[in-house]
Amino acid sequence: MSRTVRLLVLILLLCAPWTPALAQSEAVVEEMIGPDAVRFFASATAKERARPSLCLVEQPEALGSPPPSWTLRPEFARIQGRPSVTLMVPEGTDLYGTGEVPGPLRRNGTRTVAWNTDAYAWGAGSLSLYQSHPWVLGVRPDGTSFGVIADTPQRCLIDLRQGIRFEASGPEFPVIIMEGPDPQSVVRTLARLTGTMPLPPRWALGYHQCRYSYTPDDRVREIAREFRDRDIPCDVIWFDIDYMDGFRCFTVNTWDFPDMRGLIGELDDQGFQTVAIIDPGIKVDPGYHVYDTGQAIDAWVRTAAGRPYVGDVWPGDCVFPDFTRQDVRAWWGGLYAQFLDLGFDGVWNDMNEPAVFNTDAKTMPLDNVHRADADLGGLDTHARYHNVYGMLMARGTWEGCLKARPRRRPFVLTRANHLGGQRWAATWTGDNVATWQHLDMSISGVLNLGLSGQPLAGPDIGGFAGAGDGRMFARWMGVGALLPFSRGHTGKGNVDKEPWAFGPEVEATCRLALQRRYRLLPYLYTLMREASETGLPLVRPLFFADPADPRLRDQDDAFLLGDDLLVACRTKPDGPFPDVFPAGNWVRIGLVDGDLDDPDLPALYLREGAVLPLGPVVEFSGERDLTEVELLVNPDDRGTAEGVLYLDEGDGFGYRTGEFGLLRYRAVLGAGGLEIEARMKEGAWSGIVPEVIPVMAEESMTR
Ligand code: NBV
Repeated sequence: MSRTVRLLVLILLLCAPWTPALAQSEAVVEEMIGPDAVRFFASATAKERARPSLCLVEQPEALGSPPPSWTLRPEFARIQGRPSVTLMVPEGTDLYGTGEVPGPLRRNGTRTVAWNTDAYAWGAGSLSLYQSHPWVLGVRPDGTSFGVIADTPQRCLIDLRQGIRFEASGPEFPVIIMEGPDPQSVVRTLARLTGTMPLPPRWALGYHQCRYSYTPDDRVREIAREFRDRDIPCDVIWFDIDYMDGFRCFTVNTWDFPDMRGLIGELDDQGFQTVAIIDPGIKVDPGYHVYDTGQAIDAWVRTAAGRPYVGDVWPGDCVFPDFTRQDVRAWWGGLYAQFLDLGFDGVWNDMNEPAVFNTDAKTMPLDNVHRADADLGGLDTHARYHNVYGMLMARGTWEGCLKARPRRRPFVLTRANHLGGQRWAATWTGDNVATWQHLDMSISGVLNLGLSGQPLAGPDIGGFAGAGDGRMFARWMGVGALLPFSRGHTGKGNVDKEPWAFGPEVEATCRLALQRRYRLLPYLYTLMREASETGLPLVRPLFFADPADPRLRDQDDAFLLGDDLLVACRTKPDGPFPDVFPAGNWVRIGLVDGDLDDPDLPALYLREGAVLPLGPVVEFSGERDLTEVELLVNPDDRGTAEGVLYLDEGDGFGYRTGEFGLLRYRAVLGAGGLEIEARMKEGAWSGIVPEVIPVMAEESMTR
């Protein structure tokens, strides 16, 4: 062939249209999977090869092509052999979510690596914390919103420096994009796809006290007594790993706790619930019932060579249950029957990234093998299942608790989790540090978790690592008492961090902070019920009040509790209160005597047109029935206001068959004063309907 002919052939080849077969296999596949959600695959082949989703409630059905009006389309590519997906976003779009992350609420310009990591003393620059949520929420300048899930459990970079880019290890993955008129709608769509948290027992919304660890039994008694003697409300006392016998899960160290059942009974008599820690690492110890029974069903994650993987954790050599198998989760769940019979009320799953001490990566080797059930994708390496290990452990725990006590709602707290994991556990933000910056990050962290599907979250109040000081502690308690999961905790050898540990002044602030929380319990519980129904978090960013208001988009120091309460926090020692408010007349309110005068407590504002239901200050949530509810009213310019109150037994499942009440209050300010109309909107509640005491949010408290 002459040079000219060769050139001609080349030009012809380059200009030739793609063969139809090639075009078909390369075209992106787009399918509606719900009214406002579209799933995209890189190609028909990618769709064919796709593994089951591990974050969705069910594998979605394709419901046809997106409508012609659908604009959001990802671009698929490969970067250094790794699949990557990019979504360009309009100028002025603000990005949120990405799960459990340090740093600011607004995520534009950040990078996060979704990879569950034991991140002791993490900092603002940590790329990975304990949980993975490959999910981004976008809010456009006009307040309309969208969300994107990278539907892969593999290690995944979420790069928000220019638009949205996901880059994951492993095979090609689909993305799910959802659209909504506002961020709330998108968060609700996320919940429809990835699930909501079932209603926890009401006590879970009380204050929790923990430390690593309260030992021996008399120290636990002392802590309980101090709370009651000092009139500081508290619902739950936690048992960290030292209650175990040689760190063997599901055992009790009888030296320090000779009568655990009796101790729990005593605490119960004083109105305390108890939660005990359980880790995934099971001591290799023939004769120890958990090891033996696990061994009998060959429960452990295997090495690439096919032997049980042994890693070093607290008890020394440990094997790790392979929670990707239903039979293993059932065995694991079954262990709780005897354990909970001691009287524990809830379970705390820790170290389930899983954390392993004697490896460089601080977790198990990626080529370890999980013999997963077919519905999760079948046998595969730890690289696929790492990010869901903690979630599946929590699932086994949750199911085990339910089976052990079918009439009680499980309460599980987990450190590691994945998108969708709120179906089985609440969470906390791990081993934080006693610094002002960490106090600040508690708020944005909980907000972004809420925007990623997890409604029940909070920090270690006071900081796990480091001492901090009284002032910081008081401020942290002020904030932490208003976050959904409210627990004080601290590390081994660290200074005491109970509400009274920093002297009388700090104690007084802590008391007010927690009394406020207990006044708010009816409201918090109503919000928790809403979260369990809709996926809307308890703690919401200010921009939920007006998604089109650009001033509200990066407010980290203030948040909304539900729609009606604005919480403005001072997270710097001498800094001012944040001063950006959504439009409308937000009225400053006090909830207990003295809280308005305490500069260490966040300032609270009630929305115009809102009715806020308040309960009495009690020592613990179950102390007495709610026979009266105070309704704090901030009428709008027409003199009207509205609010809701959810009522049920506080535990059990009666609410699923109608044994609940959703009351709607309508307040009208007329010539004769404040009038309240209460109407049962939903449910067939046969319990007490509280009397109402209407109170005008004081004029004098207006900003
Ligand atoms: O179980 C001990 C701790 C626990 O207190 C903490 O909350 C977890 O995040 N746990 C980690 C293991 C050791 C931490 C140094």
